[in-house]
Amino acid sequence: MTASRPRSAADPGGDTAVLKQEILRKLTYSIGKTPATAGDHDWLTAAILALRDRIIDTWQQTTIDSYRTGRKRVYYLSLEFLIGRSFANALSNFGLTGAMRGALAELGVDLEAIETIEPDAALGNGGLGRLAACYLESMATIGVPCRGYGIRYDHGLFKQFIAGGQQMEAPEEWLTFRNPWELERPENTYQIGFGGAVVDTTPFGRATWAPSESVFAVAYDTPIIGWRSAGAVTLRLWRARAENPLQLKAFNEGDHLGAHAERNRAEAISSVLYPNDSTPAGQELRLRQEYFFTAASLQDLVRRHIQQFGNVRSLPEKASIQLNDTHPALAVAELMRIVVDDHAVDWSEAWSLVNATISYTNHTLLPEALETWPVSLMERLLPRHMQIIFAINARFLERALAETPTADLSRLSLIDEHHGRRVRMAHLAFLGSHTVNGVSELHSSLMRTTVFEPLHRIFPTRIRNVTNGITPRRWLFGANAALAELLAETCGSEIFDDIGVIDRFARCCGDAAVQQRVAAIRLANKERLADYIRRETGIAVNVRAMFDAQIKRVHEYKRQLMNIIETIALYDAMRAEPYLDWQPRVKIFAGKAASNYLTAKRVINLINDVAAVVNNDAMTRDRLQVVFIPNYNVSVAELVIPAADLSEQISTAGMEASGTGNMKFALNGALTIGTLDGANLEIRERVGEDNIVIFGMTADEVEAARGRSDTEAVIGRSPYLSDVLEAVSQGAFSPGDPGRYADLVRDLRHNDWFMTLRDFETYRQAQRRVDALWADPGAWWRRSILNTAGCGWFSSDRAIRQYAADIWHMPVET
Ligand code: 26V
Repeated sequence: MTASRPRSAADPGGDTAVLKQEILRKLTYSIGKTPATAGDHDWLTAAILALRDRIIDTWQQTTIDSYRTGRKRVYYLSLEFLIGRSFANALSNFGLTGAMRGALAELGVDLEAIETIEPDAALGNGGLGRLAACYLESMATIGVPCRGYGIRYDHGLFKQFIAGGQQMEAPEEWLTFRNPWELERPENTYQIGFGGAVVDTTPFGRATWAPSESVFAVAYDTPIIGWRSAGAVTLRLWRARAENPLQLKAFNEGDHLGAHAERNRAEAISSVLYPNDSTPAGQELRLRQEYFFTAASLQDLVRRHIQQFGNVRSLPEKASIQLNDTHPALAVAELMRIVVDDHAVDWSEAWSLVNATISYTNHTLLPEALETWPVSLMERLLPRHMQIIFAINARFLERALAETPTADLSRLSLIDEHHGRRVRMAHLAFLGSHTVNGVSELHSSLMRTTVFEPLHRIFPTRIRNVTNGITPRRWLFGANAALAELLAETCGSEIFDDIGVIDRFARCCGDAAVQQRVAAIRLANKERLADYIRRETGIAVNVRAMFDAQIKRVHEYKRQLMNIIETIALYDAMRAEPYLDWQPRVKIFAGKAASNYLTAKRVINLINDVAAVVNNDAMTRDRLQVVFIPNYNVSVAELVIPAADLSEQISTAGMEASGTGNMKFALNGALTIGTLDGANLEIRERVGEDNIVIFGMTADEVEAARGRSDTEAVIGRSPYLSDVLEAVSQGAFSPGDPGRYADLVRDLRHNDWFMTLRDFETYRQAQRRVDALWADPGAWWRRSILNTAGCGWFSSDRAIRQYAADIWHMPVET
């Protein structure tokens, strides 16, 4: 379900009658149905195709303009784009929501009903992929010529359902009804090689690679429309196809499976998104995916550059290649190969060219999350690239030694020799880039002192910070139309084009009438979410209670476990002293665990088991409910965020690079309970420390505490904690399977790596401070308004302007 969007200056309504005719034409001639035989999916497709025609006009104009002006272009390489649904967003960006609603109504179709059957394009795991989607939309809005490159997975992130309290996974099928947004471009097909051998090689010189195997990469383009249809950028996703899809001889001899073997092997590359969020995917197929999309994208952009400008040497003036994490880090070696081997540029000049073109964004410092590939695998799959990497490394180490004879080469080297010779992809991306950035102030400074410290000494100006951002079009105007309308009234309707004026909302923070409007909007959003929860889980939640939400991938460092332990402590306290004036809460959880991440799956199980007990306890039911919403995705986030009163951002300090959910909640007026981690610090700076509830250890304190082994003493100091751990490990929430959580609790007692125990007591006390604020509505809504007013800076338009100015060196209008 989607709220109605404002029929304000942002959405003039427009040409209902024309649109109606266009929808009918699409239904008839593109889908081959009549209004009488059309189902909801047919209507949705017809409406999207009608809208798409208009988007294409803008899109082509944007492309023509950028060719004509010969402007520099951004190529955003990302293995993930977590787009979600597009119809409502594109309509709203185009200012056609009202006209579309009217046109469909005349055809007997309800816009809101068909919007919600559009499948989410879930080509990403979480924050990194959603960030890429927000950035494309901002580039389209601001007018940064850009092309996003990625993979057109047949299956996006797995679907999650809960059975017996446990996560189950099913394949995701977003293409079942085809994808009306995309345009297949068979004429843009490239050959991608693997394996084989290198011939005619000289050190730092040209060589010829003769691959033993190759697959085709076929382009599929999707236009991403900017706000007010200011411009459109292209998302180009690659699909893998076999060169010889059918071995006719084998087929005719009756070997029907063998006849398709090559096809299956090739097409596996673009078949599924890797869901691994717990261990970096070490499989060969993942390396193939990475090379496949990187190589196709580089061939495409170099070909285009030469077509337009004649010579590869001017590439850095006309192209910025942004690497979204290390997944496309092979671009460094592949671009060297193209320039040296195919274009006969000498090594040093090629290296300067590559370095001036590429930049890299790091999204995590967790050592176990940093990609490395075995040298042996690289040699087998990409022999020329491995040679190039060795050559880059040799030159670099020579220089490092000359400049600093005492340098520790083993930490600088592109090859990690300690774990069986592996290529460090973050080092490769760093060396090949002119600028490397972190995604929050804290994260960027930790980059300088931890993982990249040795490289930072040699390149002291290379690391920059660009704090992440979120698009206000989807996450405020789209998801919370009523609040957007109130903001337009109080800050001026220019807010739709200049989110900066949202700070004027602060003037209303003490205004009782505005506070009541904000409260009423929240209540309506909570009712909408409550309907969804009832449909999905059967639980009827109390909309008058505080909605306390933690929605994100399930990971130990994000500490959903600490949250549920605190929930149990609260439940016990309510039962012990039922006569006290407890503030009613609904604890909302949603998130997927990687299928092989057993600890995270146990935590999901525990949340559901606790929910089963708590929600059936007549003694506490009015004051405490626990809900786990299955199958978390972008669309679920769009429902939960505008309905949340409290946002849980409680990662172990130093471990969440930035977070972007934290920004979405605060912009929508939720208060944050959070640690001094990632962008939480910057949210505190902007909303003011009285308007956010901060607790817990700092990143430095976490670092210092890591060596200690005094968990029993920590537990001993909190009776709440010791009681909960005891109860959980004894099976109080899993009576049918009392040993279910014994290991989970035992591991926690043994090693509190994520400071779940050590931060517990300050977290619990912080929750009671939240209760005290909730008990005073005037104080609460004042803070809510100040959160919204303070968060305009987190717009992805601001982030993109920073990238353009500091990293891509491109002029943009302000
Ligand atoms: C991957 C893995 C794999 C191995 C073990 C643990 C682990 C933990 C996290 C990840 C994800 C790494 C990349 C990523 O998605 N980072 C997220 O990027 C967001 C956008 O910059 C940022 O807001 C999140 O804080 C960050 O976790």
